[in-house]
Amino acid sequence: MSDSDSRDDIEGVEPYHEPAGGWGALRATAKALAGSRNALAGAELLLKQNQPGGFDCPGCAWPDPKHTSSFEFCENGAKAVSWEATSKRVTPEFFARHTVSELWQKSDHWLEDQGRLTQPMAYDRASDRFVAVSWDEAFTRIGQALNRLPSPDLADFYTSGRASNEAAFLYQLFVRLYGTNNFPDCSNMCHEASSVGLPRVIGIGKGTVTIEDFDKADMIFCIGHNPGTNHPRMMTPLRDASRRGAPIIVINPFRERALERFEAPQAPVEMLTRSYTPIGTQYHQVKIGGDAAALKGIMKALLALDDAAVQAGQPRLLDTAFIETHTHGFEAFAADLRATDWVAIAVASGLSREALEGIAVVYAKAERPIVCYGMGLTQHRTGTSNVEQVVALLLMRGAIGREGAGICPLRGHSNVQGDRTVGITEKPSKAFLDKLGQVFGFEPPRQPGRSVIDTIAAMRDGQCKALISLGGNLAVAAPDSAVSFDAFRRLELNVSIATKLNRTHLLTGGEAFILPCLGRTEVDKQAGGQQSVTVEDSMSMVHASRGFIKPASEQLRSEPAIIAGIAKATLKSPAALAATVDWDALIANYDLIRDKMEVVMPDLFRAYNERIREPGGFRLYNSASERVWKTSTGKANFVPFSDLEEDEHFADPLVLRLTTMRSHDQYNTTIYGLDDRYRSLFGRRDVVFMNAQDIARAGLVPGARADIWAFHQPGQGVRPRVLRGMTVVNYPLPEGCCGAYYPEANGLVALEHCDPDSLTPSYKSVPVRILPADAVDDGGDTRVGTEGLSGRAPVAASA
Ligand SMILES: Nc1nc2c(c(=O)[nH]1)N[C@H]1C(S)=C(S)[C@@H](COP(=O)(O)OP(=O)(O)OC[C@H]3O[C@@H](n4cnc5c(=O)[nH]c(N)nc54)[C@H](O)[C@@H]3O)O[C@H]1N2
Ligand SMILES: Nc1nc2c(c(=O)[nH]1)N[C@H]1C(S)=C(S)[C@@H](COP(=O)(O)OP(=O)(O)OC[C@H]3O[C@@H](n4cnc5c(=O)[nH]c(N)nc54)[C@H](O)[C@@H]3O)O[C@H]1N2
Ligand SMILES: [Mo]
Repeated sequence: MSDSDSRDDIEGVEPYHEPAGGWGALRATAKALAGSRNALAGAELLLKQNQPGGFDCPGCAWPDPKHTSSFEFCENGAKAVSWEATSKRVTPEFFARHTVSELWQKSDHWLEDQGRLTQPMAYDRASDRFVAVSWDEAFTRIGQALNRLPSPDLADFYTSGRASNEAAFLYQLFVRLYGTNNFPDCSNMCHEASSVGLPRVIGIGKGTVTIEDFDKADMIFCIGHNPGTNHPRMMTPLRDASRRGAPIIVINPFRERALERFEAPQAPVEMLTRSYTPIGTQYHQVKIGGDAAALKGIMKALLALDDAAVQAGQPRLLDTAFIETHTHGFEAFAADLRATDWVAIAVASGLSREALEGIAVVYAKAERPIVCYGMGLTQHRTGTSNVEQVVALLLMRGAIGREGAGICPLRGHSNVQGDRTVGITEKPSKAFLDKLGQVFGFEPPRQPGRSVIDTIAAMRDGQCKALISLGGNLAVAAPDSAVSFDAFRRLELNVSIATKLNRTHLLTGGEAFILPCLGRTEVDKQAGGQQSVTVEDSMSMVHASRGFIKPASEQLRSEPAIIAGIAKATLKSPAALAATVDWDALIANYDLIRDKMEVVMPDLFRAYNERIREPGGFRLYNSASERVWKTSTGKANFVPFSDLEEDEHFADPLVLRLTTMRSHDQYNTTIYGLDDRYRSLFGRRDVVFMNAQDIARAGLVPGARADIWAFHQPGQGVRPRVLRGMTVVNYPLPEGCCGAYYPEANGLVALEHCDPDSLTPSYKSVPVRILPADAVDDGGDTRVGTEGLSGRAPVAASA
């Protein structure tokens, strides 16, 4: 690979030529297991991962194959599990040793690496420390703080997508009884563009394919997602598709190793002969933010091919019968494509007309195409439109609601999709609220609530005074770190239900509580015996998950039990007391929670408790898969994309598009280690990946230290946003594009820099200028507050 060969002598930058997977993955797994309680228990854990009767891996939302007898190998699943099953503990003695101000100075990696939380803790301002409290005291004080607020709309309730269906359902019930729909959730920063875009065009905010469709697909698009790292079990169907000759078209500014070549760790021949399977048959390095333009180009070329077929009296390449019967708006859509200039498409996408036509030629032959996409498509100002263009591409060939074909948004957290299904949304439907109120005997709040961006703005503006987080690390995951940290410091109450310590917990403006909970892998024993929870994967399969290892501490409680504890201590109004919720009974036996979900959502959860006991679970009804279009027109909609104009900032060749992404050694804000081996980087994350021409143009050289300045500065009175001291790494990116790691770079993303339709932060397309380090003196006033987080924290010393 020329990228790594041409690397200049920079500490931590070493060529890594191996295919993805392979022995490198086995070595990394062995290392991850060594960090769990003991290697044997670790190995045993992995055997129960994603197996019927076992636990659902907290790593990603990729589905389990239905008939798993064989062990599904996944390096990053192993990391996720051993990270939870660590033997390290964060005890009250730990908190006695460190003030909160001291802890704030530590890196994100260090904070989580201290181990599992063991006891409920409350912030003590006098000593600037967290001190142990009893569960009852914590619940009582939280209830009092919530009830002190003049209005329930002054409180927000965040959910990170690991929460089970049972926890999420109880949580939304509690919060609606309390009186608000303020449900910011991680999905707002992730697939919100899908949740808004897909319903508009196909009538449901979920993907339409099943895992079985992947076995039948004859072509796969991978747009803006990195499966070798973020959904590694997807490599098995991708490898199978490649081996049976199905073309795989990759659209991604980075050359991701697993999308180029993959060595299957379960395949003895590949492993022993050191051979591998090529994955992407065509790899197109689109310009950051150029996907909608690229899709337009492919569709324009497809129209031209269809015209030519008509001329030549050959079969049509558009599925005209489908378009006629099932869709709306095709004429105007096609007219827009015809009117769009190829030059504009090439400029915006960074891809040549020939390249895009080459994709169309392959696509025109596919009978069963699947389009997969991830954050590279959604986290843009045009995120929602991007999703609509993916759908249009499929509709042109009637490829939704057909076996082996369809759309596959790769969801993030393992149960982010399920949390939405069971009511974690700031915009609940009337039907859902009516039914919820009827089943539990209360009048739910009808006013739409806040999502992440609005919540942070409300905290900043004094409109949100209390935050409860069911998992996650919101302050760090959110954009605009300096703004968001300041906003959190204004809270009167900050409560985190968590497994591990993170920076959000340390934002202690007022009262703060850390409530330690059980993880997925642990036994959840309640009055009615050991409990299972349920989760929904990216493909709408709902199944049970049952932990089996001993909890990290006897004090831990399950998420449902903690929610019930807060609910009982908080809900004191006559109306809330009149509601018919027996919290103790629900917690004693989660079957009863599922029975309630079934009554509230009978169409989705018929015979819930019975069906989750079948191995592999069951699939939720998906209207678009059945070609039932619950849209405003009653059909699938074609929506033209007319926003190809360059953002004015980019007229300046020194302004680059910065994308922020995950390394191979991290889970969102959880940094397992400082390597990113597929990108040839070891022991550090404080880099900016740049194209050689852009490095020269900025007056830099590889290895130089540089500051990244955000070029857009919306927001009155906001300090300039800069990330200092990054090392320049030469990387074969399209010109005008650069990359840095999430979350270190979050301080560069203005809160307002988001998709106006879905409010998804535009984390993947930030206008920046890169200047030699300290070229601009800021008088010490421009720190975004995230430099320390990247750190070069010695991973070996703390492991
Ligand atoms: N091990 C591990 N697994 C995870 C996670 C994790 O952090 N670690 N996170 C989980 C979560 S919550 C999520 S949402 C998913 C995230 O999974 P992904 O969607 O794969 O997320 P990212 O790594 O942020 O970025 C994906 C890809 O987008 C590309 N990209 C960047 N900008 C653009 C662009 O403008 N256009 C195109 N076409 N591509 C672009 C990047 O090069 C990168 O390959 O993974 C989930 N699984
Ligand atoms: N710049 C930039 N920013 C991004 C992104 C990006 O690509 N670029 N991606 C965005 C995306 S896609 C997402 S989803 C968000 C992620 O945002 P979040 O979901 O808020 O963040 P995580 O890092 O996944 O949360 C980690 C914490 O979850 C807690 N935790 C782990 N397991 C459990 C559990 O079982 N129960 C409970 N209660 N807590 C648990 C631990 O305390 C851990 O510290 O970040 C977003 N931010
Ligand atoms: Mo995500």
